[in-house]
Amino acid sequence: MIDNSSQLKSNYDQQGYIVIRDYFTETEISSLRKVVLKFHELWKKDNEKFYKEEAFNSSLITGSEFLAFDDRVKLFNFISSKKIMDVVESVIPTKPSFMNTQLFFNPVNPQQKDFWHRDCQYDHEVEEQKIAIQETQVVHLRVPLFDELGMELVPGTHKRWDNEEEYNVRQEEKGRVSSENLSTGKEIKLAAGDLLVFSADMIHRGLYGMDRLALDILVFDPAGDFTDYVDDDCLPELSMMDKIDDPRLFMNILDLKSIKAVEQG
Ligand SMILES: O=C(O)CCC(=O)C(=O)O
Repeated sequence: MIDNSSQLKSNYDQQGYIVIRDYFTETEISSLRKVVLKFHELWKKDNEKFYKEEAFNSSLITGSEFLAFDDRVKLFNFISSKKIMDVVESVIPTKPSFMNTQLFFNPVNPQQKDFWHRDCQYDHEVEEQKIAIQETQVVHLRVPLFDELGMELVPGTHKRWDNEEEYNVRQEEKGRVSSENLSTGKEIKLAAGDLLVFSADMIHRGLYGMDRLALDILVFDPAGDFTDYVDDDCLPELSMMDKIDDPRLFMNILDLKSIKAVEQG
């Protein structure tokens, strides 16, 4: 475990995020960057119109559509490496499960503005969002592959509901728009090698600019039912398992999926 694991946990519980500076070596980042850039170039070609018109992220980086066996194994080994697992287990101590990966980049259209949101607002109406922030736990681990402006977060909103300004801006009510500044926002600039861990349901926005390309690893606490959100194709194939040093993060989601399959008959 990392030395200050209980400190990390208490920071995360209080603020909804933690930043670990210079966590990864240059070698770790450059080998990850190589695989991710391969994905990104192929993805952009395949999604040309979407990329040019509106995209600011892609997902399913570990899937089989763009990367071959060895590159996928490299990604799975990074995602479940000791450095990542130490942090994941600090914030989700019991059976943390892999959910997905996303890659964040700058939109091509310079008019497109970064915007405040909670991830749960895309699945839930307002009253359900209030329950989601109390009861479920999805965590993003952001690994910037280049220095970037980073993220802006509203500390503490992983556990508390919006104040009026936050609500009106995030939900675009009363003439406000989600790209306005929030007085409670805190900017976290990031450099390649840093790790930012944050709650998906806190109020946050990515800051567009510089050469940003950030890999987000999403994990969840199985106390929340997110199994159906996980695409089978982004999980390791059976033949990859013995090439992954510590496959627990993936075994946990595969176990949840088997239980679900039995329950559903
Ligand atoms: O970086 C971005 O553009 C947005 C990031 C975000 O919303 C997320 O990671 O959930």
